[in-house]
Amino acid sequence: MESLEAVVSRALAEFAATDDAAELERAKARYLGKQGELTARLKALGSLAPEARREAGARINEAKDRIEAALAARRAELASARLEARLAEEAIDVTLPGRGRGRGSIHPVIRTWRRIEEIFGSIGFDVADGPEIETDWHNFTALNQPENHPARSMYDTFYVDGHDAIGKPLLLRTHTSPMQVRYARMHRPPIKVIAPGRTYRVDSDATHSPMFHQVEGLWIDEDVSFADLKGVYTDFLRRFFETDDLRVRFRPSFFPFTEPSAEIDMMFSSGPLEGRWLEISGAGEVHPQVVRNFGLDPERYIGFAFGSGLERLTMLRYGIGDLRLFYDGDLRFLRQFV
Ligand code: 2NL
Repeated sequence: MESLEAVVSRALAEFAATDDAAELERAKARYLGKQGELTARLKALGSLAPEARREAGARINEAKDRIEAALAARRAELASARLEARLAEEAIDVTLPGRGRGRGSIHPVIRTWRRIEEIFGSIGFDVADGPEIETDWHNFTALNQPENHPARSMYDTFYVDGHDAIGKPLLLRTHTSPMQVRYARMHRPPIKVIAPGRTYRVDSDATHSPMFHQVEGLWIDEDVSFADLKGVYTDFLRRFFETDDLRVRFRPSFFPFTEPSAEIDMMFSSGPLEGRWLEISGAGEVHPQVVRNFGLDPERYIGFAFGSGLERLTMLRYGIGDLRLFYDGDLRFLRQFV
């Protein structure tokens, strides 16, 4: 029969040969398990005489101890190798720079909004802010829009559920003028205010969005003339576009809320847009009926108002060709304004 010494050597060699924990446990079972070689030898002791049994048993147990010690040592080695491997694999390089958090930026239209507040603020205009859901009276009637004006139709204006105190339907404001009406009725002249904000019209194509931004301006006092409008608006454009290299012209037009009324065009005298008249705003002297609706006597008070699109001003200032870029939320576009 194979010597105990040879069995022990074989076991130790097998333990050393494997670096797989499951395989190590199977090797252990071949020696120390229920069907293991040493277990078999211990079972066979029964057939020996007492003296020989004691002596052989002691030797087998000693062999078993050596195998168990080798097993424990190998288990520890494999466990520590596994730990080392995991540590290496999951290592965190604490010296790497952080990924950071993407820095947000101000939307270009809102930048324009803020610049306009700053420019008009510097020449004494207050800023008014108010409801986007308006009454028919503030949005249309006060502004001298006749009852049958197409702007009042369901095709041009978003009406919402709900009614005002006199049973008229509520609507999403189609311009920010109703805020100026509110402001004018709450203050005494001189009234000098701009109303920037979101406005809504039933219109959606390449050059129209159902939601867009507007800034309206209003200056009412005893002697605010069309010449004041020309001066204030021209100065605004020069400061907004940061150049004196532009021309401004006023073309006769019509709005129900102003008389006389004008379209304001501008032309850059240099740069990529040089030489083309660009429509930039509507304006005029506030209609006497509108002054009356402010709660003021039109024989005494007079002034100008204008309304300009913030998207349009922004597109001209930054050279943006497509209105839809403002609303798509495409970061490749927006990141340019960080
Ligand atoms: C346009 C037209 C305009 C006004 C807006 C206004 C406001 C009050 C009284 C009188 Cl409270 N007028 N706003 C006046 C003329 C033109 O805008 O098409 N803008 C893009």
